[in-house]
Amino acid sequence: MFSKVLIANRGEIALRVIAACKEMGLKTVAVHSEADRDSLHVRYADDDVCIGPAASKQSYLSISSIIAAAEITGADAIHPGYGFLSENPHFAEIVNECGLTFIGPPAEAIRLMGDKARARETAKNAGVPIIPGSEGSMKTADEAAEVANAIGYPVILKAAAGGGGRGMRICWDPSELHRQYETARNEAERAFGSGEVYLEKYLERPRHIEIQVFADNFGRVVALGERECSIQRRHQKLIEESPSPALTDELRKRMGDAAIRLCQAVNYVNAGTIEFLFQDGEFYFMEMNTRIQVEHPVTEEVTGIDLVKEQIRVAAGERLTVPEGEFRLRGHAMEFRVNAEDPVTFAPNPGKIRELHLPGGPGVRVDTHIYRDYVVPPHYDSLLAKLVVRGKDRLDTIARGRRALEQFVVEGVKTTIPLHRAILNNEQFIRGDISTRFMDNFSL
Ligand code: MV4
Repeated sequence: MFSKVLIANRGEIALRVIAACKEMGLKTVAVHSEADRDSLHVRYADDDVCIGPAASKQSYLSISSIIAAAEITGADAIHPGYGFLSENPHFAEIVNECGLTFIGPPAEAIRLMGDKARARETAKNAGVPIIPGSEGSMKTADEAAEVANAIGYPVILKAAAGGGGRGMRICWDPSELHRQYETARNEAERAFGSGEVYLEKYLERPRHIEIQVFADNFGRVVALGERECSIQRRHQKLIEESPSPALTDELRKRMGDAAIRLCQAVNYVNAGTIEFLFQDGEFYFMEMNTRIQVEHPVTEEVTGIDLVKEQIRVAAGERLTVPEGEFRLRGHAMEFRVNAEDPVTFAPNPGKIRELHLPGGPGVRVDTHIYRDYVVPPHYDSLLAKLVVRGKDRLDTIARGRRALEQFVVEGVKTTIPLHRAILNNEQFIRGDISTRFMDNFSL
Protein backbone atom coordinates (compact mmCIF):
# COMPACT_ATOMS: atom_id res chain seq x y z
CA MET A 1 0.00 0.00 0.00
CA PHE A 2 1.06 3.59 -0.60
CA SER A 3 2.17 5.81 2.25
CA LYS A 4 1.40 9.23 0.77
CA VAL A 5 -1.08 10.20 -1.95
CA LEU A 6 -0.98 13.47 -3.88
CA ILE A 7 -4.36 14.71 -5.10
CA ALA A 8 -4.01 16.50 -8.44
CA ASN A 9 -7.33 18.27 -8.16
CA ARG A 10 -9.38 20.78 -6.15
CA GLY A 11 -12.88 21.30 -4.77
CA GLU A 12 -15.17 18.58 -3.50
CA ILE A 13 -13.40 15.69 -5.25
CA ALA A 14 -10.08 16.61 -3.62
CA LEU A 15 -11.84 16.42 -0.24
CA ARG A 16 -13.48 13.12 -1.22
CA VAL A 17 -10.10 11.57 -2.03
CA ILE A 18 -8.54 12.96 1.17
CA ALA A 19 -11.40 11.37 3.16
CA ALA A 20 -10.68 7.96 1.63
CA CYS A 21 -6.93 8.31 2.27
CA LYS A 22 -7.39 9.34 5.90
CA GLU A 23 -9.68 6.41 6.61
CA MET A 24 -7.09 4.10 5.03
CA GLY A 25 -4.28 5.59 7.14
CA LEU A 26 -2.53 7.23 4.19
CA LYS A 27 -0.87 10.65 4.29
CA THR A 28 -2.10 13.22 1.76
CA VAL A 29 -0.66 16.06 -0.31
CA ALA A 30 -2.83 18.86 -1.66
CA VAL A 31 -1.73 20.92 -4.63
CA HIS A 32 -3.40 24.24 -5.27
CA SER A 33 -3.35 27.34 -7.41
CA GLU A 34 -2.86 30.86 -6.07
CA ALA A 35 -6.67 31.27 -6.24
CA ASP A 36 -7.22 28.25 -3.96
CA ARG A 37 -4.99 29.15 -0.98
CA ASP A 38 -8.01 29.28 1.35
CA SER A 39 -9.53 26.04 0.09
CA LEU A 40 -10.46 23.22 2.46
CA HIS A 41 -8.45 20.61 0.57
CA VAL A 42 -5.32 22.61 1.38
CA ARG A 43 -6.22 22.67 5.08
CA TYR A 44 -7.26 19.02 5.33
CA ALA A 45 -4.21 17.54 3.62
CA ASP A 46 -1.03 16.71 5.56
CA ASP A 47 1.11 18.69 3.09
CA ASP A 48 0.28 21.34 0.53
CA VAL A 49 2.12 22.83 -2.40
CA CYS A 50 1.22 25.89 -4.45
CA ILE A 51 1.71 24.84 -8.07
CA GLY A 52 1.01 28.06 -9.95
CA PRO A 53 -1.35 30.93 -10.76
CA ALA A 54 -5.14 30.73 -10.92
CA ALA A 55 -5.37 29.73 -14.60
CA SER A 56 -5.76 25.92 -14.77
CA LYS A 57 -3.23 25.67 -17.61
CA GLN A 58 -0.53 26.98 -15.29
CA SER A 59 -1.55 25.01 -12.19
CA TYR A 60 -3.95 22.02 -12.18
CA LEU A 61 -2.98 21.17 -15.76
CA SER A 62 0.76 21.68 -15.25
CA ILE A 63 2.23 18.19 -15.33
CA SER A 64 5.75 19.29 -14.42
CA SER A 65 4.59 21.31 -11.39
CA ILE A 66 2.50 18.41 -10.09
CA ILE A 67 5.30 15.88 -10.53
CA ALA A 68 7.70 18.28 -8.79
CA ALA A 69 5.22 18.64 -5.90
CA ALA A 70 5.05 14.85 -5.57
CA GLU A 71 8.83 14.55 -5.52
CA ILE A 72 9.32 17.36 -2.98
CA THR A 73 6.74 15.93 -0.58
CA GLY A 74 7.66 12.26 -1.03
CA ALA A 75 4.28 11.16 -2.36
CA ASP A 76 4.22 7.69 -3.93
CA ALA A 77 0.91 7.88 -5.81
CA ILE A 78 -1.22 10.50 -7.56
CA HIS A 79 -5.02 10.57 -7.68
CA PRO A 80 -6.21 12.77 -10.58
CA GLY A 81 -9.90 13.11 -9.55
CA TYR A 82 -12.14 14.08 -12.51
CA GLY A 83 -11.58 16.73 -15.19
CA PHE A 84 -8.13 18.38 -15.39
CA LEU A 85 -5.50 15.65 -16.08
CA SER A 86 -7.69 12.65 -15.21
CA GLU A 87 -8.05 11.40 -18.80
CA ASN A 88 -4.69 12.53 -20.13
CA PRO A 89 -2.78 9.37 -21.14
CA HIS A 90 0.49 11.33 -21.32
CA PHE A 91 0.10 12.36 -17.67
CA ALA A 92 -0.58 8.76 -16.59
CA GLU A 93 2.57 7.65 -18.44
CA ILE A 94 4.76 10.35 -16.91
CA VAL A 95 3.51 9.61 -13.41
CA ASN A 96 4.45 5.96 -13.84
CA GLU A 97 7.79 6.75 -15.52
CA CYS A 98 8.70 8.92 -12.52
CA GLY A 99 8.33 5.90 -10.26
CA LEU A 100 4.99 7.04 -8.89
CA THR A 101 1.66 5.24 -9.26
CA PHE A 102 -1.22 6.75 -11.22
CA ILE A 103 -4.46 5.94 -9.36
CA GLY A 104 -6.50 5.16 -12.46
CA PRO A 105 -6.46 2.94 -15.54
CA PRO A 106 -3.43 2.07 -17.72
CA ALA A 107 -2.41 4.91 -20.08
CA GLU A 108 -3.14 2.64 -23.07
CA ALA A 109 -6.79 2.18 -22.07
CA ILE A 110 -7.19 5.94 -21.52
CA ARG A 111 -5.70 6.63 -24.96
CA LEU A 112 -7.83 4.06 -26.76
CA MET A 113 -11.10 5.21 -25.17
CA GLY A 114 -10.14 8.87 -25.75
CA ASP A 115 -10.48 8.21 -29.47
CA LYS A 116 -14.27 7.92 -29.66
CA ALA A 117 -14.22 6.40 -33.17
CA ARG A 118 -11.77 3.65 -32.13
CA ALA A 119 -13.71 3.11 -28.91
CA ARG A 120 -16.81 2.49 -31.02
CA GLU A 121 -15.00 -0.06 -33.20
CA THR A 122 -13.56 -1.76 -30.13
CA ALA A 123 -17.02 -1.99 -28.58
CA LYS A 124 -18.44 -3.47 -31.76
CA ASN A 125 -15.70 -6.09 -31.92
CA ALA A 126 -16.36 -6.97 -28.28
CA GLY A 127 -20.01 -7.69 -29.10
CA VAL A 128 -21.31 -4.52 -27.47
CA PRO A 129 -24.27 -3.00 -29.35
CA ILE A 130 -23.39 0.30 -31.04
CA ILE A 131 -25.63 2.85 -32.76
CA PRO A 132 -25.78 2.17 -36.53
CA GLY A 133 -23.20 4.33 -38.28
CA SER A 134 -19.70 4.54 -39.72
CA GLU A 135 -16.89 2.07 -39.17
CA GLY A 136 -14.36 4.24 -37.37
CA SER A 137 -13.90 7.77 -38.68
CA MET A 138 -14.59 8.91 -42.25
CA LYS A 139 -12.16 10.26 -44.84
CA THR A 140 -14.51 12.30 -47.06
CA ALA A 141 -17.93 13.95 -47.18
CA ASP A 142 -18.93 11.48 -49.89
CA GLU A 143 -18.12 8.58 -47.58
CA ALA A 144 -20.24 10.24 -44.87
CA ALA A 145 -23.11 10.69 -47.33
CA GLU A 146 -22.92 7.02 -48.33
CA VAL A 147 -23.13 5.84 -44.71
CA ALA A 148 -25.96 8.30 -43.97
CA ASN A 149 -27.96 7.13 -46.98
CA ALA A 150 -27.51 3.52 -45.91
CA ILE A 151 -28.75 4.02 -42.32
CA GLY A 152 -31.25 6.82 -43.02
CA TYR A 153 -31.67 10.33 -41.60
CA PRO A 154 -31.38 12.03 -39.15
CA VAL A 155 -27.69 11.39 -38.45
CA ILE A 156 -25.19 12.94 -36.06
CA LEU A 157 -21.55 13.78 -36.81
CA LYS A 158 -19.21 13.55 -33.83
CA ALA A 159 -15.56 14.49 -33.34
CA ALA A 160 -13.42 11.42 -32.64
CA ALA A 161 -11.31 13.48 -30.24
CA GLY A 162 -14.36 15.12 -28.66
CA GLY A 163 -16.75 13.57 -26.20
CA GLY A 164 -19.18 14.78 -23.60
CA GLY A 165 -21.23 16.61 -26.19
CA ARG A 166 -18.53 18.85 -27.65
CA GLY A 167 -18.09 18.91 -31.41
CA MET A 168 -21.39 17.36 -32.50
CA ARG A 169 -23.52 18.23 -35.55
CA ILE A 170 -27.00 16.89 -36.30
CA CYS A 171 -28.04 16.41 -39.93
CA TRP A 172 -31.74 16.13 -40.75
CA ASP A 173 -31.56 15.49 -44.50
CA PRO A 174 -29.08 14.76 -47.33
CA SER A 175 -28.95 18.37 -48.53
CA GLU A 176 -27.22 19.39 -45.28
CA LEU A 177 -24.67 16.62 -45.09
CA HIS A 178 -21.72 17.96 -47.12
CA ARG A 179 -21.82 21.36 -45.43
CA GLN A 180 -22.26 19.88 -41.93
CA TYR A 181 -19.43 17.43 -42.55
CA GLU A 182 -17.03 20.27 -43.43
CA THR A 183 -18.21 22.35 -40.45
CA ALA A 184 -17.80 19.41 -38.08
CA ARG A 185 -14.27 18.70 -39.41
CA ASN A 186 -13.20 22.34 -39.07
CA GLU A 187 -14.64 22.68 -35.58
CA ALA A 188 -13.05 19.44 -34.47
CA GLU A 189 -9.67 20.47 -35.89
CA ARG A 190 -9.81 23.81 -34.09
CA ALA A 191 -11.17 22.49 -30.79
CA PHE A 192 -9.26 19.20 -30.43
CA GLY A 193 -6.39 19.40 -32.94
CA SER A 194 -7.88 16.50 -34.90
CA GLY A 195 -10.49 16.83 -37.63
CA GLU A 196 -11.52 13.17 -37.49
CA VAL A 197 -15.27 12.70 -37.35
CA TYR A 198 -17.55 9.67 -37.26
CA LEU A 199 -21.24 9.31 -37.94
CA GLU A 200 -24.18 7.71 -36.15
CA LYS A 201 -27.93 7.51 -36.60
CA TYR A 202 -29.37 10.35 -34.49
CA LEU A 203 -31.66 9.04 -31.73
CA GLU A 204 -34.33 11.64 -31.03
CA ARG A 205 -35.48 10.79 -27.51
CA PRO A 206 -32.82 8.66 -25.82
CA ARG A 207 -32.06 8.24 -22.16
CA HIS A 208 -28.45 8.49 -21.02
CA ILE A 209 -27.77 5.45 -18.87
CA GLU A 210 -24.25 4.55 -17.79
CA ILE A 211 -22.76 1.47 -16.15
CA GLN A 212 -20.14 1.77 -13.39
CA VAL A 213 -17.41 -0.79 -13.88
CA PHE A 214 -14.40 -1.80 -11.83
CA ALA A 215 -11.51 -4.09 -12.68
CA ASP A 216 -8.48 -5.23 -10.70
CA ASN A 217 -5.07 -6.60 -11.74
CA PHE A 218 -6.18 -10.19 -11.05
CA GLY A 219 -8.55 -10.35 -14.01
CA ARG A 220 -11.68 -9.58 -12.01
CA VAL A 221 -14.14 -7.19 -13.71
CA VAL A 222 -17.45 -6.21 -12.12
CA ALA A 223 -20.40 -4.10 -13.23
CA LEU A 224 -21.89 -2.12 -10.35
CA GLY A 225 -25.25 -1.23 -11.82
CA GLU A 226 -26.32 1.87 -13.67
CA ARG A 227 -26.83 5.58 -13.23
CA GLU A 228 -29.58 7.35 -15.14
CA CYS A 229 -28.17 10.75 -16.19
CA SER A 230 -30.83 12.03 -18.59
CA ILE A 231 -31.51 15.23 -16.63
CA GLN A 232 -28.87 17.55 -18.03
CA ARG A 233 -28.58 20.91 -19.74
CA ARG A 234 -25.97 21.94 -22.31
CA HIS A 235 -24.26 18.59 -21.67
CA GLN A 236 -23.93 19.42 -17.98
CA LYS A 237 -25.64 16.81 -15.84
CA LEU A 238 -27.99 18.18 -13.19
CA ILE A 239 -29.53 15.10 -11.57
CA GLU A 240 -28.34 11.48 -11.60
CA GLU A 241 -30.01 8.48 -10.02
CA SER A 242 -29.68 4.76 -9.51
CA PRO A 243 -31.38 2.50 -10.35
CA SER A 244 -32.75 3.90 -13.62
CA PRO A 245 -36.56 3.92 -13.72
CA ALA A 246 -36.25 2.46 -17.24
CA LEU A 247 -34.30 -0.73 -16.56
CA THR A 248 -35.45 -4.21 -15.65
CA ASP A 249 -33.17 -6.72 -13.90
CA GLU A 250 -32.81 -8.45 -17.26
CA LEU A 251 -31.69 -5.27 -19.09
CA ARG A 252 -29.36 -4.33 -16.23
CA LYS A 253 -27.71 -7.74 -16.51
CA ARG A 254 -27.33 -7.46 -20.29
CA MET A 255 -25.88 -3.93 -20.07
CA GLY A 256 -23.55 -4.98 -17.26
CA ASP A 257 -22.33 -8.00 -19.24
CA ALA A 258 -21.73 -5.80 -22.31
CA ALA A 259 -19.77 -3.31 -20.18
CA ILE A 260 -17.66 -6.14 -18.75
CA ARG A 261 -16.87 -7.45 -22.25
CA LEU A 262 -15.61 -4.00 -23.30
CA CYS A 263 -13.38 -3.76 -20.20
CA GLN A 264 -11.92 -7.17 -20.92
CA ALA A 265 -11.29 -6.21 -24.55
CA VAL A 266 -9.13 -3.22 -23.54
CA ASN A 267 -7.43 -4.80 -20.48
CA TYR A 268 -9.12 -2.24 -18.32
CA VAL A 269 -8.06 -1.79 -14.69
CA ASN A 270 -9.54 0.50 -12.00
CA ALA A 271 -12.84 2.46 -12.05
CA GLY A 272 -14.57 3.28 -15.33
CA THR A 273 -17.95 4.18 -16.74
CA ILE A 274 -19.53 2.94 -19.95
CA GLU A 275 -22.09 5.41 -21.31
CA PHE A 276 -25.06 4.07 -23.23
CA LEU A 277 -27.96 5.67 -25.02
CA PHE A 278 -31.20 3.83 -24.32
CA GLN A 279 -34.28 4.13 -26.51
CA ASP A 280 -37.29 1.88 -27.23
CA GLY A 281 -35.96 -0.89 -24.99
CA GLU A 282 -32.57 -1.07 -26.75
CA PHE A 283 -29.20 0.12 -25.47
CA TYR A 284 -26.23 1.30 -27.52
CA PHE A 285 -22.63 2.01 -26.51
CA MET A 286 -21.72 5.69 -26.74
CA GLU A 287 -18.45 6.40 -24.89
CA MET A 288 -16.28 5.12 -22.07
CA ASN A 289 -15.06 7.47 -19.35
CA THR A 290 -11.79 6.31 -17.83
CA ARG A 291 -12.01 8.24 -14.56
CA ILE A 292 -13.97 8.44 -11.32
CA GLN A 293 -17.06 10.48 -12.20
CA VAL A 294 -18.74 13.38 -10.44
CA GLU A 295 -21.83 11.23 -9.86
CA HIS A 296 -20.01 8.22 -8.34
CA PRO A 297 -21.70 8.73 -4.91
CA VAL A 298 -25.04 7.62 -6.39
CA THR A 299 -23.51 4.18 -7.01
CA GLU A 300 -21.82 4.19 -3.60
CA GLU A 301 -25.18 4.77 -1.91
CA VAL A 302 -26.96 1.85 -3.61
CA THR A 303 -24.05 -0.62 -3.55
CA GLY A 304 -22.41 0.20 -0.21
CA ILE A 305 -19.03 0.20 -1.98
CA ASP A 306 -16.51 3.01 -1.42
CA LEU A 307 -15.36 3.52 -5.01
CA VAL A 308 -12.46 5.82 -4.15
CA LYS A 309 -11.01 3.39 -1.60
CA GLU A 310 -11.33 0.62 -4.19
CA GLN A 311 -9.45 2.81 -6.68
CA ILE A 312 -6.60 3.21 -4.23
CA ARG A 313 -6.53 -0.49 -3.29
CA VAL A 314 -6.57 -1.65 -6.90
CA ALA A 315 -3.84 0.86 -7.90
CA ALA A 316 -1.71 -0.50 -5.03
CA GLY A 317 -2.02 -3.98 -6.55
CA GLU A 318 -4.65 -5.32 -4.15
CA ARG A 319 -7.78 -7.26 -5.07
CA LEU A 320 -11.20 -5.65 -5.37
CA THR A 321 -13.04 -6.12 -2.07
CA VAL A 322 -16.43 -6.19 -3.82
CA PRO A 323 -18.16 -9.41 -2.66
CA GLU A 324 -18.38 -12.26 -5.17
CA GLY A 325 -21.73 -13.64 -6.26
CA GLU A 326 -25.20 -12.31 -6.98
CA PHE A 327 -25.22 -8.53 -7.28
CA ARG A 328 -28.15 -6.23 -6.59
CA LEU A 329 -28.83 -2.55 -5.98
CA ARG A 330 -30.27 -1.66 -2.56
CA GLY A 331 -32.90 1.09 -2.39
CA HIS A 332 -32.64 4.21 -4.52
CA ALA A 333 -30.27 7.21 -4.64
CA MET A 334 -30.37 10.58 -6.36
CA GLU A 335 -27.73 13.30 -6.75
CA PHE A 336 -28.48 17.00 -7.25
CA ARG A 337 -25.63 19.14 -8.50
CA VAL A 338 -25.62 22.47 -6.74
CA ASN A 339 -23.77 24.90 -9.00
CA ALA A 340 -22.94 28.57 -8.52
CA GLU A 341 -25.09 29.50 -11.51
CA ASP A 342 -28.13 31.53 -12.35
CA PRO A 343 -30.86 28.83 -12.33
CA VAL A 344 -32.61 30.47 -15.30
CA THR A 345 -29.76 31.43 -17.64
CA PHE A 346 -27.17 28.98 -16.27
CA ALA A 347 -24.54 31.75 -16.39
CA PRO A 348 -21.79 31.14 -13.80
CA ASN A 349 -22.23 33.21 -10.65
CA PRO A 350 -18.99 33.18 -8.63
CA GLY A 351 -18.61 35.25 -5.45
CA LYS A 352 -18.70 35.09 -1.67
CA ILE A 353 -20.90 32.59 0.18
CA ARG A 354 -22.48 34.85 2.82
CA GLU A 355 -24.73 32.32 4.50
CA LEU A 356 -24.69 28.54 4.41
CA HIS A 357 -26.73 25.76 5.93
CA LEU A 358 -26.18 22.20 4.74
CA PRO A 359 -28.99 19.66 5.11
CA GLY A 360 -28.37 16.45 7.04
CA GLY A 361 -30.32 13.77 8.82
CA PRO A 362 -31.32 10.30 7.61
CA GLY A 363 -30.32 9.35 4.07
CA VAL A 364 -28.66 12.67 3.25
CA ARG A 365 -25.05 13.10 2.11
CA VAL A 366 -23.47 16.36 1.00
CA ASP A 367 -20.08 16.26 -0.75
CA THR A 368 -18.81 19.84 -0.77
CA HIS A 369 -15.80 22.07 -0.26
CA ILE A 370 -17.69 25.29 0.49
CA TYR A 371 -18.09 27.03 3.85
CA ARG A 372 -19.55 30.33 5.07
CA ASP A 373 -17.41 33.27 3.78
CA TYR A 374 -15.73 31.05 1.14
CA VAL A 375 -15.19 32.95 -2.10
CA VAL A 376 -16.09 30.90 -5.20
CA PRO A 377 -13.35 31.71 -7.71
CA PRO A 378 -14.33 32.44 -11.32
CA HIS A 379 -11.55 30.31 -12.84
CA TYR A 380 -12.97 26.79 -12.46
CA ASP A 381 -16.21 24.85 -12.91
CA SER A 382 -19.16 26.05 -10.87
CA LEU A 383 -19.92 22.90 -8.84
CA LEU A 384 -20.43 23.91 -5.20
CA ALA A 385 -21.89 20.76 -3.71
CA LYS A 386 -23.44 17.42 -4.51
CA LEU A 387 -26.55 16.66 -2.51
CA VAL A 388 -27.01 12.90 -2.51
CA VAL A 389 -30.15 11.42 -0.98
CA ARG A 390 -31.06 7.79 -0.49
CA GLY A 391 -34.41 6.13 0.18
CA LYS A 392 -36.16 2.77 0.07
CA ASP A 393 -37.58 3.42 -3.39
CA ARG A 394 -37.77 6.25 -5.96
CA LEU A 395 -40.71 8.15 -4.47
CA ASP A 396 -39.25 7.92 -0.98
CA THR A 397 -36.01 9.32 -2.39
CA ILE A 398 -37.81 12.18 -4.15
CA ALA A 399 -39.56 13.09 -0.88
CA ARG A 400 -36.22 13.11 0.91
CA GLY A 401 -34.70 15.20 -1.87
CA ARG A 402 -37.47 17.77 -1.51
CA ARG A 403 -36.95 17.96 2.22
CA ALA A 404 -33.16 18.27 1.93
CA LEU A 405 -33.39 20.94 -0.79
CA GLU A 406 -35.83 22.89 1.38
CA GLN A 407 -33.29 22.86 4.22
CA PHE A 408 -30.33 23.72 1.96
CA VAL A 409 -29.48 27.42 2.31
CA VAL A 410 -26.83 29.18 0.21
CA GLU A 411 -26.75 32.98 0.17
CA GLY A 412 -24.41 35.32 -1.68
CA VAL A 413 -24.31 33.43 -4.97
CA LYS A 414 -27.16 32.19 -7.15
CA THR A 415 -27.44 28.40 -7.27
CA THR A 416 -29.32 25.61 -9.03
CA ILE A 417 -31.20 24.73 -5.79
CA PRO A 418 -34.47 26.42 -6.91
CA LEU A 419 -34.28 24.53 -10.22
CA HIS A 420 -33.93 21.18 -8.41
CA ARG A 421 -36.90 22.00 -6.18
CA ALA A 422 -39.01 22.68 -9.27
CA ILE A 423 -37.89 19.51 -11.08
CA LEU A 424 -38.88 17.41 -8.04
CA ASN A 425 -42.43 18.76 -8.39
CA ASN A 426 -42.65 18.03 -12.12
CA GLU A 427 -45.16 15.28 -12.97
CA GLN A 428 -43.11 13.80 -15.79
CA PHE A 429 -40.03 13.63 -13.61
CA ILE A 430 -41.98 12.04 -10.75
CA ARG A 431 -43.31 9.39 -13.17
CA GLY A 432 -39.74 8.71 -14.31
CA ASP A 433 -40.80 9.68 -17.82
CA ILE A 434 -37.52 11.37 -18.77
CA SER A 435 -35.08 11.60 -21.65
CA THR A 436 -32.07 13.74 -22.55
CA ARG A 437 -34.63 16.22 -23.94
CA PHE A 438 -36.31 16.77 -20.56
CA MET A 439 -34.68 20.16 -19.92
CA ASP A 440 -35.47 21.43 -23.45
CA ASN A 441 -38.90 22.44 -22.28
CA PHE A 442 -38.35 22.96 -18.59
CA SER A 443 -37.65 26.31 -17.01
CA LEU A 444 -38.35 28.10 -13.74
C1 MV4 B 1 -26.19 11.18 -29.46
C2 MV4 B 1 -27.53 11.58 -29.33
C3 MV4 B 1 -28.45 11.02 -30.19
N1 MV4 B 1 -28.06 10.12 -31.11
N2 MV4 B 1 -25.86 10.27 -30.39
C4 MV4 B 1 -24.34 14.13 -26.17
C5 MV4 B 1 -23.17 13.85 -25.31
C6 MV4 B 1 -22.27 13.02 -26.10
N3 MV4 B 1 -21.57 12.10 -25.28
C7 MV4 B 1 -23.18 12.35 -27.09
N4 MV4 B 1 -24.45 13.00 -27.01
C8 MV4 B 1 -25.50 12.58 -27.74
N5 MV4 B 1 -25.22 11.65 -28.69
C9 MV4 B 1 -26.79 9.76 -31.17
N6 MV4 B 1 -26.43 8.87 -32.10
C10 MV4 B 1 -27.84 12.52 -28.36
C11 MV4 B 1 -26.83 13.03 -27.56
C12 MV4 B 1 -27.24 13.98 -26.59
C13 MV4 B 1 -27.18 13.68 -25.23
C14 MV4 B 1 -26.67 12.48 -24.75
C15 MV4 B 1 -26.63 12.21 -23.42
C16 MV4 B 1 -27.10 13.15 -22.51
C17 MV4 B 1 -27.59 14.34 -22.95
C18 MV4 B 1 -27.64 14.63 -24.31
C19 MV4 B 1 -28.16 15.86 -24.75
C20 MV4 B 1 -28.19 16.13 -26.07
C21 MV4 B 1 -27.73 15.20 -27.00
